[in-house]
Amino acid sequence: MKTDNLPPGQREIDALLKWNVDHPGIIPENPEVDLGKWVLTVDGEVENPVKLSWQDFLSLPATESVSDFHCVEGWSVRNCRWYGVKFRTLVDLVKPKKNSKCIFFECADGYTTSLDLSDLLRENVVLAYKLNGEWLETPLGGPMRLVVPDKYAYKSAMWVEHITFSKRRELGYWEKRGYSDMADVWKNDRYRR
Ligand SMILES: Nc1nc2c(c(=O)[nH]1)N[C@H]1C(S)=C(S)[C@@H](COP(=O)(O)O)O[C@H]1N2
Ligand SMILES: [Mo]
Repeated sequence: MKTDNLPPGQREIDALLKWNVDHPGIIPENPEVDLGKWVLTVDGEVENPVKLSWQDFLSLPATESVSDFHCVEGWSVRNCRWYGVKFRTLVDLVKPKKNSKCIFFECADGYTTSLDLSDLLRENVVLAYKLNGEWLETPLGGPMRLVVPDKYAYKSAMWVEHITFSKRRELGYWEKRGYSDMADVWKNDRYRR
């Protein structure tokens, strides 16, 4: 087992999905998502707000990004081969205004999280729709989820529907409930102090 460079306090497991045990979803079922009606809204403090259909989203340039996935409860999944749109690509499309610092994510299950723009501009941050060569299944966040490898996985929002660029920070679901807003896996930063 290649556990050499796991962040502090993490142990390797071999598949995603343990979140449902550690952090029960806020609705009992995975949300039903109809690709024909799917819309990604990106708005707030941007020059060019957009509403993208599934076809629009698939037509954006996409890349593969391999990363490890770390849940704050201590499990990690190595070498996830995500495929999707770099968050950077979306930023170039919507053109944030100078005062826009924090990005708020709203999901089909009612879940929310937020991140600083600077954290989302990292090369390994993707809006993923494939994992290990397969279309992302609903239980893993399909059709599209955020992946932020250097933060605990509660920042990696599944079933993303609405992305709002904002001047001010608004805390997300777990961040309001005692988890760290910084959520830096390399600093073992798990709980709000
Ligand atoms: N929309 C949404 N996104 C979410 C969650 C959630 O409950 N709803 N849980 C988070 C947590 S705590 C984890 S560990 C990961 C789990 O991702 P996985 O199902 O691919 O393992 O999703 C994160 N994103
Ligand atoms: Mo988690």
